[in-house]
Amino acid sequence: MKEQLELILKNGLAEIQAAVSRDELEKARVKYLGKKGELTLILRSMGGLSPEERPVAGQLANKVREELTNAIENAFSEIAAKANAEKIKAETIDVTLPGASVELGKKHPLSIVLDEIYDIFSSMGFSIVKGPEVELDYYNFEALNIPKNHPARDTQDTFYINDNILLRTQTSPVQVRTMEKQKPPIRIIAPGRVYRSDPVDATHSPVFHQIEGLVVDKGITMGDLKGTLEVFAKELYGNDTVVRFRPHHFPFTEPSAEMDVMCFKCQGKGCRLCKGEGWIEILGCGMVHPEVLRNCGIDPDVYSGFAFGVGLERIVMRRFNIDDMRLLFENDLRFLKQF
Ligand code: 2NM
Repeated sequence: MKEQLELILKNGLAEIQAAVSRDELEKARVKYLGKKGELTLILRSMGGLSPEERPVAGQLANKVREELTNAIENAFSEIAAKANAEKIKAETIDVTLPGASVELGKKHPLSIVLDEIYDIFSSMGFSIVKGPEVELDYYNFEALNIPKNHPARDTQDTFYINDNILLRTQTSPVQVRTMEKQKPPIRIIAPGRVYRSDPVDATHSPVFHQIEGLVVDKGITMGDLKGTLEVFAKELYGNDTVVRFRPHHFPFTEPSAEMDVMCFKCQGKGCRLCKGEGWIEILGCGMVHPEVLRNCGIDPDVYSGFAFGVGLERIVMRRFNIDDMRLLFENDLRFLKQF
């Protein structure tokens, strides 16, 4: 029996040492220490020994079991430690590798010019005000001196949600809302999307962008209008820019005018860019109509103001030599990446 137990210990330790996986180790454990394992079987057969032999054999058998159990536990720990070390090694991050680069986007050409216009007017003390694109007929037309059946409703045909609610045709409703809420002095620009029921072509879109400006205070004159807008043109197109004002008509301003800049390509001689005119129209403007001030709760005998409206797309198209407005809205990356 002693030889048998020593053989079990020797073979068992050898097998445990040779095991490289948890499975192999588990097999060895069952083989020697399991219910039908070699050691278990021997312990069971000890009943046949003499009373003198039994304790000696029992002691030896216990020792063998203890050694095998310890060896298996150690081997399990070693395998687990080895697996863990391998896992950590595999997961190690090489911080010296170059990072995945994020492709930077670019500003849309409309945003490039709009941001420039923000800067110009901010430097003159204007703040930027925004308002709803879905408007009441009252703010878009009525308050601006354009009653129902006024001919201006034809040239500014838009999309109606119902009789009273429409998509704004200009950003002037933002000015009206501001005048209602805020006492003069007022110095704001109102940028944003506006809508007209126009078919799409190279120079028209049912959705486009306007920047309207408004100044209201005591003693504001046409001189303030001309000075402010001339500075705007020079900041936008360069200090040698020449402007002129032509009389015009808007229902919400009186007097009204359009501002042109002298064609920078032909210096006023007339060329293809300015269609032989020598001048290029930039914006509409005028002194806010006393009736509009009154509609907004501002006393026209105390206060006066000027206002103007610039179409963003036309300025952008001229700046970047874009001949089709649709390019600005198609979001074709081949086009947008050029700016
Ligand atoms: C333009 C031209 C002239 C304008 C008028 C107003 C308001 F609300 F104060 F009456 N806002 N914007 C205005 C004046 C807009 O766009 C071509």
